[in-house]
Amino acid sequence: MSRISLSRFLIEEQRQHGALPPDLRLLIETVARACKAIAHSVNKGALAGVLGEAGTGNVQGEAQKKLDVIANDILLEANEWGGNLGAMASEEMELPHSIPDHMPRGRYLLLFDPLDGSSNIDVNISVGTIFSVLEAPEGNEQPTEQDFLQPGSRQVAAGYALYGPQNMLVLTFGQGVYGFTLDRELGSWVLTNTRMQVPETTKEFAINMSNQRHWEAPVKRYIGELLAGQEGPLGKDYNMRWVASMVAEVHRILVRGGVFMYPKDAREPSKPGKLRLMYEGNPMAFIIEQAGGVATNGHQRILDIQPNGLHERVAVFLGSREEVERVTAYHA
Ligand code: AHM
Ligand code: MG
Repeated sequence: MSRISLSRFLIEEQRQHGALPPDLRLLIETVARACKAIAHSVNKGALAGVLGEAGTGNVQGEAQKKLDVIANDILLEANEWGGNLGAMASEEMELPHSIPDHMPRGRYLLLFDPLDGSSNIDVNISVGTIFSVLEAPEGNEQPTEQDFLQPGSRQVAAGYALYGPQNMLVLTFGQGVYGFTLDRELGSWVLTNTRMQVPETTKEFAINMSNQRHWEAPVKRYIGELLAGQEGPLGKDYNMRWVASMVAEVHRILVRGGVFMYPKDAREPSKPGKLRLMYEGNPMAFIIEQAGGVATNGHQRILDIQPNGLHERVAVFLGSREEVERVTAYHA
């Protein structure tokens, strides 16, 4: 069987559909290369001395792990000289990172969560990188924070890398969802999952149950029904998984269905949720929709939300259509 590398896949997509402009293709290749370097560091772990705390905090006031900082630096460095970007924004940085004046600039904006699920890194559980690509508004030489504040429906590409038992890269640029597995010997991403589809129905859900008492009534009602199983109004038994790495959770849903939830929490009434709209909600919603699933904040499509800030939070309900539609309807 002939193997299709990421490069070949992207070139063929460009030829066949014309939906992938050459500069976007090169940008995706650069991000994929950076993810390979991050995978290498993550996989080395203690052997490279990369585990543990960095001793710094990020803009959200969260303690950074060494690998949060390493992954962020790898993505910045790899993408800075590629020539396809106007600026980058990261969950780990307060302000957008401009492309230095002496380097060529391009028309795209790249946003990323360099190491999602990093609380898992020291215990050797899957983590990942999430990214989103927007187009910079025309005629703006030096993109500003305002230029990033576009609804997720304007994304031209999104993806994640999952550093798990296998390193995988999952991508969409609005023509379906494709998965690649890293061949470590060859150092090449190889196409292994074509046209990934989220099954419409499921018996599996993912939520951090320890927060139950802080949820809003519609979420309490929905989870109560799932827990009631066969004897409850939904008439079937459900199973629960919680990895605490959104990337691993979304990947599981893409492969075998399910519903992932991170709802609003009464402990922080001023925040709509824990996860970040621009680095987590939007890219994952784009991928899930492209795979036939649904992604809402309980009230509306995540991709329709007009962001007001780079680090804005969002409640997330995503995955199999039937379940996400049900929990969203309970919010009405
Ligand atoms: P991070 O980007 O700081 O790693 O936080 C996001 C992660 C998600 O991957 C995961 O779904 C969630 O936080 C887990 O939260 P909790 O620790 O509350 O279960
Ligand atoms: Mg994250």
